[in-house]
Amino acid sequence: MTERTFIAIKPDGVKRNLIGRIITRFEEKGYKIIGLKLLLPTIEHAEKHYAEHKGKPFYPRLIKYITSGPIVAMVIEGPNVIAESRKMMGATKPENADAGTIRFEYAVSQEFNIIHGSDSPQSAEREIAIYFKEDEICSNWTTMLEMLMNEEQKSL
Ligand code: D4T
Repeated sequence: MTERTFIAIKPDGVKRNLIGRIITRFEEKGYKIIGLKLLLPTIEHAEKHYAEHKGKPFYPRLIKYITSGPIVAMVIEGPNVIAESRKMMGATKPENADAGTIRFEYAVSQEFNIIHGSDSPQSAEREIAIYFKEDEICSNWTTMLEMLMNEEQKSL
């Protein structure tokens, strides 16, 4: 099923010049990037994004970290992209992340873990709305992969 997810390259990913490498993984997989921007999250963005963690011991540092520098916010579309992109990211704690995942390759701690991705359709919808206005999302175009898949389906 075609879904949309919210992906963010967190401040540590941006500061370490990993933007291109991370975006490349999603492009190479064949997903469609339909929203993309660099922004400095405000406290309001951060508090809305991490509302479920309010009151937890790590919450104040989490808010400080996510507002400490620019993030790259993306809306990515594709079949099962919510679960698949979580697999591409790897476990929250890099030491539990499978080899080959983004966090295994680049993250150094649970706190500085490079990337965020929505964990459910409800979170995706909620998080996309925090960072994007509807007219900032461009989905009305066709990727090469979609073209090839359409051709393939026609020829079967
Ligand atoms: P995000 O939401 O940032 O993509 O991460 P996850 O979905 O993989 O993990 P999460 O919601 O459980 O945690 C959100 C964020 O808080 C940081 N964190 C988490 C932390 O610093 N200490 C902790 O003990 C936990 C549980 C890391 C990610």
